[in-house]
Amino acid sequence: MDADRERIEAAMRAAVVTSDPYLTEIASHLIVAGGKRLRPVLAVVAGQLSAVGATDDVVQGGVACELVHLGSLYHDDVMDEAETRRGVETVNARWGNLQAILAGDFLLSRASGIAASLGTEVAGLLARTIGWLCEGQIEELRHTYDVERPEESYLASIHGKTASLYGTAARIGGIVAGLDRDTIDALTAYGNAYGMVFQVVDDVLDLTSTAAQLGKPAGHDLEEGVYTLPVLRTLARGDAAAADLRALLGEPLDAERRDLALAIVRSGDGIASAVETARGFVAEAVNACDGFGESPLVEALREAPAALLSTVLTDAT
Ligand code: GRG
Repeated sequence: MDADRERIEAAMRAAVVTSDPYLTEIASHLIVAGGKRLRPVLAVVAGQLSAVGATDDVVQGGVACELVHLGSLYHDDVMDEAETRRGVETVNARWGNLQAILAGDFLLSRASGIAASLGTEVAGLLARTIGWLCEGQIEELRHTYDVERPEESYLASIHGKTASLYGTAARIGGIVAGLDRDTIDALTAYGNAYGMVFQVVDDVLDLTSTAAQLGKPAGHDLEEGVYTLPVLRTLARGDAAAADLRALLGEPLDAERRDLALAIVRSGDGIASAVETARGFVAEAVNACDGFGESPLVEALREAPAALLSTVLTDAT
């Protein structure tokens, strides 16, 4: 995998080079800053399940997905007025909102060009996935500061904004490597379920971590009016704690009220209940591996979602 990671890195950097050094620098900013490259890794693993392995086209398919991810981060940081990401200044903080929007568009353009070079099925799928990201984000926006946000809204939003791109990365890897349709569908189900675990874990960490671990104060989502699964589960209890939380939420919070809201969510069973839901997605991902045969690679695929969830497990969960 180390050699494949190097291929991914080289392909990522090459994908954003233009004749304009200014645009190249802006478009490269978050690539140089790091990132886990989970989407290309998933595409490469899908390719490795095939007879042809992780060809250059499989790597390119994963890179197209990672460029969509990056483009969405550029735009997300503008919307959130975020100042740091991956331990460096955001593009909007360093160059300005207009540059960040345009460079984000440019990343989507390069992703689309790569996808088109891999065939119409891949191009169509990536285009639909960009739409799913926007739908997921709009669903979140529609319910900001909404204490009545239905749980279905949360699940649909994280499916669109996060899980769908993992599903698509795995699917594109499978398509480009020429795997059979059943395996391609199982890879898609695996990626989607893994992505759901990823986002629930990310949302739990926002509530349970320390500011030092997060690099920003805990409870950022609460402050921004984004009520995630543990919060919705706490509100749904209908007990005194739910009433206290409801009285605090529904509007922007100062640091003191945010910490009060955090304490209520942490002391109830909303977090454990959200972790339980994530366990269901872990099981979905593991079940999706049933037709992949037995190998160390498939074993690693089976173990990855539970390993992700273990980062938020405590004695209470
Ligand atoms: C322009 C494609 C496009 C979309 C517009 C802004 C937006 C709609 C969607 C963004 C949604 C969003 C920010 C989803 C969360 C993405 C996510 C899971 C981020 C964390 O990913 P990691 O941990 O990050 O893989 P690294 O830094 O490792 O890449």
